[in-house]
Amino acid sequence: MKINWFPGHMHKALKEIKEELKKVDVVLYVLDARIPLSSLNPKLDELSENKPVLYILNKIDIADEKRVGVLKEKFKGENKDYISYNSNFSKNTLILDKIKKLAYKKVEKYQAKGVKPTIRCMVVGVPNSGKSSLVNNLCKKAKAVTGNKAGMTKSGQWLNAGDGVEVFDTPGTLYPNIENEDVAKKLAYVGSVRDEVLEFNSLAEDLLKLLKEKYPQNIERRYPNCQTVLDIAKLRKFVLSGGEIDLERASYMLVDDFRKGRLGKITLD
Ligand SMILES: Nc1nc2c(ncn2[C@@H]2O[C@H](COP(=O)(O)OP(=O)(O)O)[C@@H](O)[C@H]2O)c(=O)[nH]1
Ligand SMILES: [Mg+2]
Repeated sequence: MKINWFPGHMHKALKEIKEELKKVDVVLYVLDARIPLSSLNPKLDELSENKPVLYILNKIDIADEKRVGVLKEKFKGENKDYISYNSNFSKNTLILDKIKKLAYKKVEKYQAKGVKPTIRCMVVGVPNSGKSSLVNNLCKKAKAVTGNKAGMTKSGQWLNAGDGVEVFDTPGTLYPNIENEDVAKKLAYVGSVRDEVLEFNSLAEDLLKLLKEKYPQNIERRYPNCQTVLDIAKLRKFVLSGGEIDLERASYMLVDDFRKGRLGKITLD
């Protein structure tokens, strides 16, 4: 599967994020818990320069928590912490506590002066990992901190998440790291790569093979006795007007089932 992409754009996006990160105390790095390792972009580490990072293992509601539990030790360390999260439902107090712990140096410095500090965060991550959802989750009834008078652009401002934490309202979109084909495919399965550049039939075939290997019961439950996408198309009786089997439709269905969590809770690393 060949994916077209444009390294020039990626450099520009990273440069912009680097600029924004200067104003930030803690980086909120949103990862898709269905592919936590693959949705990591190693280039960001170079940029964030020892800033504290909270990894948000997002979409935990449709991920395999056991597998995530095995992987998440990778996200713990000096200046690093993680949290399993559902941006549509989780309570943000858990995140706020972790943010304050990660920013303890600033908190202590200000407390010594008897002042409560403002801790500024920026949300980054690959497309579709849930950055906008997280910003909304953190700043439910948020007003732009600088006031949002009518006519003012809302974007590019600090939003109040409560408890002394502010979030920059323009999430930093990282380009997916698709130099490695295995990683690229996983990013495509979850919808982090633009669908227009994908070859869906071969993508679905590869996804089916991987799921049959890693989560055989999940596939068997929804598509009994299917070894190929053609089998799935036949099972669902997807036929074109000329009588030909509609492989395309079955391919889209399988990928969509995975994306929406209809195949169950799955994590592919
Ligand atoms: N199941 C589930 N879906 C989520 C979660 N967070 C975000 N989404 C969905 O993932 C899709 C992409 O989210 P969005 O916030 O736009 O991602 P962004 O491109 O990183 O800003 C949307 O359909 C969201 O509703 C989550 O924790 N669980
Ligand atoms: Mg967004």
